[in-house]
Amino acid sequence: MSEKDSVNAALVNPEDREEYHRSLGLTKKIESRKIILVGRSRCGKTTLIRRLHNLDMSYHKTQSIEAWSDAIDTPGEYTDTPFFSRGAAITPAYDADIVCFCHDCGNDICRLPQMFSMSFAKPVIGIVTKADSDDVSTEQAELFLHNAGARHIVITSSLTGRGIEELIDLINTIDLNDY
Ligand SMILES: Nc1nc2c(ncn2[C@@H]2O[C@H](COP(=O)(O)OP(=O)(O)OP(=O)(O)O)[C@@H](O)[C@H]2O)c(=O)[nH]1
Ligand SMILES: [Mg+2]
Repeated sequence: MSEKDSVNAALVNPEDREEYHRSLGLTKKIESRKIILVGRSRCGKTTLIRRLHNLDMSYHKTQSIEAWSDAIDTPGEYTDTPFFSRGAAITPAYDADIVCFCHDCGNDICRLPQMFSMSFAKPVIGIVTKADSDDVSTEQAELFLHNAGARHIVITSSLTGRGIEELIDLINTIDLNDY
């Protein structure tokens, strides 16, 4: 197994790691804004939302659009399959203030179209997920998100809590008219 494969293997199923279930004790929360998370299946959208709400870290596959008071979660299949399903992510975004494109840094395949941000009249944040350690390269994920039109990029890990408070700060302060 190459070094990269072993780093990527560690990203696959963290549910049996004790640290994964430890509370991050977040004190910040999203204030009076709603985000929508869009990205490939298993990139970590639902886990991130559960982290943002200090919920338990059990696995929840997203079967259809799920609305929270401050977030809209979409099934990754809306991003994974072309054309119509990507349109399915655009419609619920009307109820959101900010669009978050997500991409996990162990994943070499991007399904976000170039400048997909142009489909939304909203600011678009790029969220790199699963950046659990400094060994993980985030450059490719950042490039994918940048090419999809994300103007601000945050590197996160729902496992360690990396970047999550920074993400909340960005969501709470981003200029909603700047897109
Ligand atoms: N190592 C690591 N694994 C993570 C992280 N976030 C999520 N995962 C794992 O990735 C898998 C998929 O996470 P989900 O949050 O369900 O992914 P999703 O994007 O909501 O997937 P869909 O609902 O299919 O669209 C689960 O096994 C999670 O435990 C993270 O920050 N680090
Ligand atoms: Mg999900």
